[in-house]
Amino acid sequence: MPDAVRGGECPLLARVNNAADLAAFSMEELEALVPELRRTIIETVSTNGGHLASPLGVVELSVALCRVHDFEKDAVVWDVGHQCYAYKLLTGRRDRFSTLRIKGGISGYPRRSESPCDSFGTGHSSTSISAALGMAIARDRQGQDHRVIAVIGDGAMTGGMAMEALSHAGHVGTDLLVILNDNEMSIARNVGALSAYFSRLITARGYKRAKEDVASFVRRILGPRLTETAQRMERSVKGFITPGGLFQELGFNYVGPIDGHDLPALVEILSRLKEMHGPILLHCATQKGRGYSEAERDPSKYHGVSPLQITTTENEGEARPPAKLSSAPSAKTFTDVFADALIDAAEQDPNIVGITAAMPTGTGLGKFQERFPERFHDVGICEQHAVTFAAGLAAKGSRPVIALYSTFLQRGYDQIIHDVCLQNLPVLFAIDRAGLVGQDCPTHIGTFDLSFLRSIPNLTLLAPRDDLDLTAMVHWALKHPGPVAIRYPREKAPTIGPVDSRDVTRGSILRNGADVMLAGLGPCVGACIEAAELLEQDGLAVGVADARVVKPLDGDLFAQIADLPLITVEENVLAGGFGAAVMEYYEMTGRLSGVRLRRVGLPDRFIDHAKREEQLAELGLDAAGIRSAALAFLTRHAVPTAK
Ligand SMILES: Cc1ncc(C[n+]2csc(CCOP(=O)(O)OP(=O)(O)O)c2C)c(N)n1
Repeated sequence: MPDAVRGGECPLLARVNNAADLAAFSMEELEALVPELRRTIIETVSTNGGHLASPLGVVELSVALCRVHDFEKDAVVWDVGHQCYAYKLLTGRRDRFSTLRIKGGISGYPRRSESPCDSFGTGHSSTSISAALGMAIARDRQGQDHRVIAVIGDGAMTGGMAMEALSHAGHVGTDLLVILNDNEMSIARNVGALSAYFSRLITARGYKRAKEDVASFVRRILGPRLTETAQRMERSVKGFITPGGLFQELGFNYVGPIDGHDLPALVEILSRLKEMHGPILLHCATQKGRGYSEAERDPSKYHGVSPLQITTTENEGEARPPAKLSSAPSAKTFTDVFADALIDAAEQDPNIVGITAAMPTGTGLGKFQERFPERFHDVGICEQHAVTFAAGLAAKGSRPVIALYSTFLQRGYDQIIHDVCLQNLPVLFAIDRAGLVGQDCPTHIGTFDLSFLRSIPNLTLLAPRDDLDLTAMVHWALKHPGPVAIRYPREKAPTIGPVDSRDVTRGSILRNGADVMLAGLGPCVGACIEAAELLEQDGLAVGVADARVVKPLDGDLFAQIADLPLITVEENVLAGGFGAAVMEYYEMTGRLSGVRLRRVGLPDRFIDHAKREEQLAELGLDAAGIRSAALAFLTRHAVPTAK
């Protein structure tokens, strides 16, 4: 646990064992608590890695919410959830905060199993208003009267679900507070007309003016009349409401904008809003990265950071410049290889366009954007729209490439089936972070895509084992007349050896062995090669095959190795994955009863956060795990081993 949290350096935070303790704090003490929270967040993230700029932006808001509400009774849903660190520190998890994102420690996102104050688990964006509305209606049905709040960023507000929920909530009209945390940033700068509208709201009312409005509104209109009826108060609050805006039209009372770093104003206004009825939208202007100058300057870079990228602070949440990382030259990641191959292909084909759903940096498309700004589209956090938008582009002769993370592709499932594959349109899905993703799990795990994509007709589903393979696949896919998905992990890309780049839909046998064949998919091929070397030391002759394509499966390859004990290895859930495809192939070709097959992959449960290496080891997907699986399997099938 950092010393700061033990008490010496954070004396106020040390007094907060749960949010109820804030009731005893004066406003001055509450304000002094803010830098202690910031410092603790910075120190912890510098050790453990995690989100930084977003949590720093909502410290005052978290303090105000915890001061005004009792979240053992009231409910707050944090959209995406990556900003909830101060909230965790204030709601009974101070002592465990140093374990943030570590195996066995507390999660980097809200989690119902972690605390009664985490009313709803999040990780994917734009869900908060729907969930909060469901809770509000459940409350009404049970005749209860607690408050329900959704805190949603301006980035998350661009997601279609948020709009659907606003429309429903405005229609239902029940008590619900939506706090729009507007820092004008998604991970990168926020995009879209909606975001521009929020900015206009802020500039139209003027920051200073808004601040004065809040103070004078509270003092002038409500302060002296605290004893008046709630109905009267409601009318008074409406004097501060901006009439006629988008939210008003949707059935919300729009309040704001207010300065999301003005703690006294936040406390005042949240207290008043507690007495108001119906759907309310409180517009808070905040600064992403607040209190850490590097993150204020470049919030995108400090959205999420790895350990040691930052150094901690002496006081006031301000930090020294980042420490130098040890920078041994390393191989490119799969993401970089994809981006370079795409740019190369786009130099030759002017029809190629790149699409991201608010993740230009993470997906590598930022490089494409720099090279071809006019052929790049950031659609906001709108995966569904991204897929159908790509389908439209493809229908009229473009070659769209959507790069997104496996976990977020789940959002676009119907669109993949209905808009792309049904019409056999040539869209390339570049599926990054496929497989285990490490410390963001389980909301961010990318281990379902093989299962949910494999059943869709017309789709070719590929998994490269290395950099050469991924490059070949990108070039091949951009000439293929139908939809293609290429899935690759969050990892450095090895170079295993030359590949057949003319037809990437054929697997290959990389080494022969008479005792057992390990058939790997994507990055598991490398692990299979290592496992084969270990097994060789056990006295076994081990073959390795690179399956390369999951749909359509390379039947010739699996016919060729059908007589050997066969172990398939994949970073996907076993249900419906690559091994299941192999099993189905043998069943459909009448060979199943004669085949000795064992599938190694992920179990039927969600995987907890831990480092990726830790997850691979725990789940038996590293070389040692594959070796153990092979030995156990061969023992069962009575293949003699030397040791
Ligand atoms: C469906 C989905 N797509 C993409 C992401 C990746 N993502 C995480 S945070 C984020 C930006 C969120 O911006 P905003 O809601 O404004 O919050 P801020 O980080 O600015 O506080 C994105 C795109 C996600 N979590 N969920």
